[in-house]
Amino acid sequence: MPVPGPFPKPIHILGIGNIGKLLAYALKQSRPSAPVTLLFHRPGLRSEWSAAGQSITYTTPSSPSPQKATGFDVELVSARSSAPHGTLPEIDNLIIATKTYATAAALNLIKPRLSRHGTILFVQNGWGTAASARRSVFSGPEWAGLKYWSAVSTAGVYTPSDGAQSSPRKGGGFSIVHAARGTLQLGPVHPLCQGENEMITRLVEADILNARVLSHDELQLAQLRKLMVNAMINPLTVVFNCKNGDLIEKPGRVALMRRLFDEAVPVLFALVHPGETEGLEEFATELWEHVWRVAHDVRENYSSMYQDVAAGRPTEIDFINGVFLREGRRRGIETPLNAVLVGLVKRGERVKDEDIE
Ligand code: KPL
Repeated sequence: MPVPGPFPKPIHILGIGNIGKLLAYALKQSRPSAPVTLLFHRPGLRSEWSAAGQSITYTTPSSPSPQKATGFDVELVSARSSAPHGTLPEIDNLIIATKTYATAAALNLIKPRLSRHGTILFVQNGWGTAASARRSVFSGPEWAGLKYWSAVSTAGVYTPSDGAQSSPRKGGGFSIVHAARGTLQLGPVHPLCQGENEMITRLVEADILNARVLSHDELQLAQLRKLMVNAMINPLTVVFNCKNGDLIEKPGRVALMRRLFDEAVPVLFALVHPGETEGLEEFATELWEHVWRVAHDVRENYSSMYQDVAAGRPTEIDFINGVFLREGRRRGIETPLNAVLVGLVKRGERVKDEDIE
């Protein structure tokens, strides 16, 4: 891919959670002079940003001395924002890193400023978000030139508590712990969106993201594999109230994870290979190894769902295990254990190890 020219257009980031902060930090660290704009969706973030010294602080478990990135532009995009859209520059490069359930509202807010030929990159958990945004927010013919990319991140990132590094902090803050390096796989949502792209090039250049570009088909497979990872780890960390790594150390929890997996895998297979009946066993073996490997890699992290519950936010359970319930129902595949888990997470119920032995 060619190196972009000396005056790259700003990359705007909407959704300044852990992944949003990681991307912002990585972009600035890799090219300090290239513009990155943080889009704040609530006015309170401005004072939090000032309190943080207008910088993002980054640590990893192996080098705990904090690094800082500065030089960001910030803009308020809340519905009550005072600046009329016409006075603000058009957005060509947009990263959406909001929670899955907030995507359509976030895009509607920013839509008047989006360039009709711009690129949106979705960096979120769950499945089908970009396609649904396209249907619900950008259905008009005037948006036919918009390019959609998605990213699958396996980085483990959390916001540290004020004192200790050992548990995630409730609420905001502009500090992150990059607990597991992971990878960032980027790909076009539609084969026609493939091709050179300045925003994607800058992300690939940013070393700490470990990013690479996939084809459209590879992206779809990566998204579904990540869906399985999230469905096996995130809700279990909530009901057992634990770190990711605490799931794979207890045989009872591993056995439960495996039962959830066995129930979900035929649904995933049907999504990846519609109409095929051969090959499910090999698919399941390879996928279970993948889930296990990622769980091991991100063992030092708190899952995003754990962090959502700790911060009193809604969870993404409907876009993760909920996908297996919906897609399973459409295909006559039953997923009762996943349904129980969805119910437990929604009701905020915890499970003790004795309950599953
Ligand atoms: O994506 C994640 C998440 O927490 O949502 C994993 C990979 C499980 C890292 O914690």
